[in-house]
Amino acid sequence: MTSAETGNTPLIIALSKGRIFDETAPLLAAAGIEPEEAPGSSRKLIVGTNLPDVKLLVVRASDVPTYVQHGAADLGVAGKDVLLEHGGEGLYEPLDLKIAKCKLMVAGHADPTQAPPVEGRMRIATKYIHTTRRYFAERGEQVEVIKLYGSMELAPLVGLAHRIVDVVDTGNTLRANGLEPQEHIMDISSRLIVNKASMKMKHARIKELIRVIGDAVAD
Ligand code: PRT
Ligand code: MG
Repeated sequence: MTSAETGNTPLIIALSKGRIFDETAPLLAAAGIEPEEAPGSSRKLIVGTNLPDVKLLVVRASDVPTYVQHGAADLGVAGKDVLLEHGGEGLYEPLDLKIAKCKLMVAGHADPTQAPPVEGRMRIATKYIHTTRRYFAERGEQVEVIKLYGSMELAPLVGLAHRIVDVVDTGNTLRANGLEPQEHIMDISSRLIVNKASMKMKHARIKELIRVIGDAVAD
């Protein structure tokens, strides 16, 4: 460790509240990092920890890679679904944290007689437009991709799209809307990401954090 890299090198970690924070907290605890409060329990967007030099930024799940890419945070925790859409520029992805697991799926009407007829190209509604385009292109299927920001399940019900691409955990949300998972695109889990410049400038500190968190990851 160089003199510029002592224990008080500040470290900023970006993550989202909800399932990612809840499942990251035990991994942070293993690294001796205890947030002063749970993100979401107040309106604070910068949350201190028991370590004076470690702070958490509470951001939207899909914004985590952007904060880390631009160095506003040194580290972050983001779903592979979000990372694939972001593209990963300026980021290292050293650890699969094996948390917030789900599957990226193509889903459609469970009862095919309810499905709108496909005239011309099939329309797919999703917030994962890049991953969706790539998936269908690799299969040689011409589809029209419609960008949505949430509640994808509604799109096939009102004829906006024939099918959707979304992450699925229990499948309850699909079922509650008369949809079913139809094609498995990939398994998803959350990853630790690191800003490339931070990895150089704060190398000893971040390397040690990766080691300790890596040891704490469940097999
Ligand atoms: O909520 P916001 O719009 O801010 O962003 P977000 O929805 O992306 O954030 P968040 O916290 O909900 O998800 C963060 C990450 O958790 C995602 O990027 C995924 O990598 C991962 N993850 C794991 C999930 C789920 N499981 C999941 N079930 N993300 C979303 N869901 C949704 C799913 O799409 C469905 O609408 O939760 C709903 C319930 O799922 P079922 O299948 O159990 O009914
Ligand atoms: Mg959500």
